[in-house]
Amino acid sequence: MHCNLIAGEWRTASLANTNRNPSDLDDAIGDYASAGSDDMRDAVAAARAALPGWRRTTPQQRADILDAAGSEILARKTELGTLLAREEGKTLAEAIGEVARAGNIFKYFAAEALRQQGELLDSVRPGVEVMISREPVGVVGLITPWNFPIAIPAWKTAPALAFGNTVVMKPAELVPGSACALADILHRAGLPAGVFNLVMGPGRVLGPAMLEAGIDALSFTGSQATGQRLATECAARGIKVQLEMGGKNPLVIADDAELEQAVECAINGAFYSTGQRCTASSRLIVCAGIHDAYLDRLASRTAALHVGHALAPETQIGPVVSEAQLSANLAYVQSGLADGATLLCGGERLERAQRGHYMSPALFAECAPDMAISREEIFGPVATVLRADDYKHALALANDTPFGLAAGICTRSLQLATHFRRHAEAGMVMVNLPTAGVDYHVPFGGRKGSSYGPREQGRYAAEFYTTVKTAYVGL
Ligand code: UN1
Repeated sequence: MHCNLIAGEWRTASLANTNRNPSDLDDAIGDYASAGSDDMRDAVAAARAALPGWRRTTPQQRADILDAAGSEILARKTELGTLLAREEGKTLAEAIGEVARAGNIFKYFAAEALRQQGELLDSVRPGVEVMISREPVGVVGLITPWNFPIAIPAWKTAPALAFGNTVVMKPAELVPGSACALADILHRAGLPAGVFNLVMGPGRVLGPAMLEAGIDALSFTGSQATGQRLATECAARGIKVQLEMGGKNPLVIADDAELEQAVECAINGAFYSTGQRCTASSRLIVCAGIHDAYLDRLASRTAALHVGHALAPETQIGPVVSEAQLSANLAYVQSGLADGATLLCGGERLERAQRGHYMSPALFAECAPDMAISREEIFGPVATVLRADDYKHALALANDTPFGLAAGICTRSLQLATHFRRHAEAGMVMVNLPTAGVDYHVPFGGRKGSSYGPREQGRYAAEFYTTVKTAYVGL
């Protein structure tokens, strides 16, 4: 059984979960410890005990450990990518890309540990100077989702450690393998006992236990419902909180878009990674002049996508992560049909040689903006197309959503691209690119119902993982 890492020791738990491959349910990846609230309490206590020592380490010591972890992840990207593809179901190429991203994130934050930020100012009073410095926020709890089993743990853990915090991480139950591999790498890279703790198991038990045990800050990526519950609880307990939740990201196709490029943006953005990205281009808003030609081409490309085993080289779309997610996706397909949207292709459960959670990518046309499939995050390979009269109408539709993570436009016009960049109500804007697929050295996050609290990633990560101290010194 793969164990929890608590206080520098691998601890077994009385319960275990068997991790199965969504491409092939007969492939059991391993048994992973399932912790209870006692283990969580121990992990938070261990992180608390390790904090004074870790925050006093030099930036060089922290940089060396993070850099070593990053190098090992990069060197093992094929092996770790294969594990990731087996447990999550994205294609091997996508999984290896994700692992490389995780390795690069550690290397980026290794250097960020050395780039310290501070200011020295004269006071408004005579004979006084003011120093502004950043200190670690303390014990940080990380709750991570299943759709990026190593990149999201990396982009929370690396800045947390770089800035001198200690960590308790609770990964999604569907993807414990990548989390265990990451914990093992960090442990062997030389992290002192208790600086990084891994506690695997059910969120409904371990989430509340983590907050009760007394963490200083929580970074969460997951569903809106869980995020909002956690935020309320964090506010009551005075815990600093950062939430990344859902998206229903619009991709506007303007009349002057380059057709093939705009089709590829939608195929990639809506369906790659089986649509299981909070940045997915799930709402395609197509202007009237290009609408019919665009949909013709998009529907034939969608229908031709090869759905199969994540490790098979010809696969473009892997399985859905779980039976529960597949059923939820299919229920949305039914809801779209019941609401009168036109299903151009896909939306069906597929049989393959192996028993797995396969589904054909679904493309809905003539969707009304108030249909559930146009408003709610589905988190699967289901894209809705809304017809817009013109660019102005398209922009209004794009912003007519409770979410605000990413928004994209395909156009050849600098004027439209600029207007959209300035007026899209989203944290991230993409021009002639899919809405999904982000860099690791720049801020990540959204507006409205998508995010809460400071941005993640790049140097903006310091906003969450540090706290500012203002010191007045009489001369
Ligand atoms: C990406 O689009 O490259 O859960 C990253 C998610 C996001 C990450 C998206 N937090 O899908």
